[in-house]
Amino acid sequence: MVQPESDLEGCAREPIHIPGAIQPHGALFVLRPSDMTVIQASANASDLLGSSLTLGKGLTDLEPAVERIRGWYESGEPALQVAIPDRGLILIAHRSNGLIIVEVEEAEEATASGIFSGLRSFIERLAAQADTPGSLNETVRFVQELTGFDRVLAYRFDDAWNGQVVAEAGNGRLPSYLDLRFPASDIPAQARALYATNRVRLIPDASYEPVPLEPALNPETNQPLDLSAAQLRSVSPVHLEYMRNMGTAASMSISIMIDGNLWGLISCHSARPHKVSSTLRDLCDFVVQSLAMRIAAQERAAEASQRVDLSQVTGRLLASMSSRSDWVEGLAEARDDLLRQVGATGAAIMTDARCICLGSTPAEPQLQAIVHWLEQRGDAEEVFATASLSAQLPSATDFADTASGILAVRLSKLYPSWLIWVRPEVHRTVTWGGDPHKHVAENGRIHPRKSFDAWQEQVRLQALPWTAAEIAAARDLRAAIVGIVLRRAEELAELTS
Ligand code: BLA
Repeated sequence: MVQPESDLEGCAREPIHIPGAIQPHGALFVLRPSDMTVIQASANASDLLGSSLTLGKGLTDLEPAVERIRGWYESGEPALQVAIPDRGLILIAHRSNGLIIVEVEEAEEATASGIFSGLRSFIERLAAQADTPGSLNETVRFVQELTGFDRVLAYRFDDAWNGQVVAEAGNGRLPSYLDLRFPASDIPAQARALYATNRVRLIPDASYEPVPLEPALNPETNQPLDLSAAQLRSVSPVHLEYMRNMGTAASMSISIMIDGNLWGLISCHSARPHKVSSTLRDLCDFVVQSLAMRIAAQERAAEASQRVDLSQVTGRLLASMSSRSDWVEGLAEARDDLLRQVGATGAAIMTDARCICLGSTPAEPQLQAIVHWLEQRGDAEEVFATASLSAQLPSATDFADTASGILAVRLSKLYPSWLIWVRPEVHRTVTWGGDPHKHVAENGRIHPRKSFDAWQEQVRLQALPWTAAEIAAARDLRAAIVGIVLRRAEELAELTS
């Protein structure tokens, strides 16, 4: 798979939470809570607020709004929205290091009734979906309808933070990205961390001029203002270049959070600049978090049902081992169930001086080499699983056709005794959104790739990954074997005493 080149690590060091500027589709000012004085503001603040805002003074003519902000600050509530209908504005306030950051945007006319009926039928359709792909398809369709973006994608991260487009809704104005993969470095680590807490970001026009904050350092803290939770935060220039290279003038992305982890994004694009009101952004967040709850429930149900199926297999294996005086023979006799236990194509029971191979496995000396390597690792874990053994044990390349993936359980702490399941290499072609290695370093700065055209890569030396339910089943079978071995030892001790 794609390894981020070392200069890409610089991307993850860019302090994107303190850009010292905002995007121009709104304004921002900072209040000192003790006296509600404006101590810092974006250079365009007076465009929206006129003479109501003067640096070093309180806000004039906006007393009711200031009172609400003061009350909210003392209440400890997380965030506040205050509408100022006579000026067609909306204020959005949040706390940052003991200060109050207020963002100002133009309010769009409310269309609450139409939105509500659309939302109700979306929730009904979502609840009727049997699986995650169905839920993702409904969501991208509804977000596209709500926001009018040209293309709305559901983007799912893998274990290495690469991602794949798994659902798409669009109007044909932008090319399809369905099924394409994108490398982890397209969304660096600090951006992913930020997106886990601030779930929605909008870039209405990737060619915008950033609006600086004045003064540049916050006078209260003498530090750059932390804009992590702000909606108008000016974004990384590398990413703006990325968007332009992609042919997208506007983007909005919404984090899909599952069990506290960033599972994926709903990513929206338009070929031309495109704005979405703060009400609609909140609604999209609600829609996407409803999706997240649905996916969490669907994934839990799928895993639970796989676990039930596999525990029945464990039960049959236990019965077979118990019916023989030698548990190894009992296990070997139930060959099909032993393979089915974790969905393997081969298995080897390596105990004492014995090596019993079932199904398709590497030759015995190669299995011995695997056991030797497992013992050398000195890992205290009882279960070891990998889909690509050769990435850790280079000699495994020689027998990738039988054992690219292994799932191994340690049966004894005292002797090198292991049960090892194997899976063969699966040749796959994956299609990336542009050659992921094609970053350009110019003038000491990294630039995103220029082309996002489909680019194919052959994946070698990889087996299908072991699922959480299969790994749990391996653990259960190990516990059953250890139980039988102990019971036999006790019976033997009783007989001889
Ligand atoms: C941010 N990169 C992002 C974001 C997305 C992507 C969604 C969040 C901002 C947004 O919503 O537009 C990437 N967008 C994608 C991908 C798809 C998509 C993968 O639609 C797939 C369909 N980017 C690079 C390189 C660097 C980089 C080489 O390609 C680093 C040098 C950085 N991307 C980068 C940074 C951010 C980012 C720093 C954060 C922008 C910010 O929030 O300030």
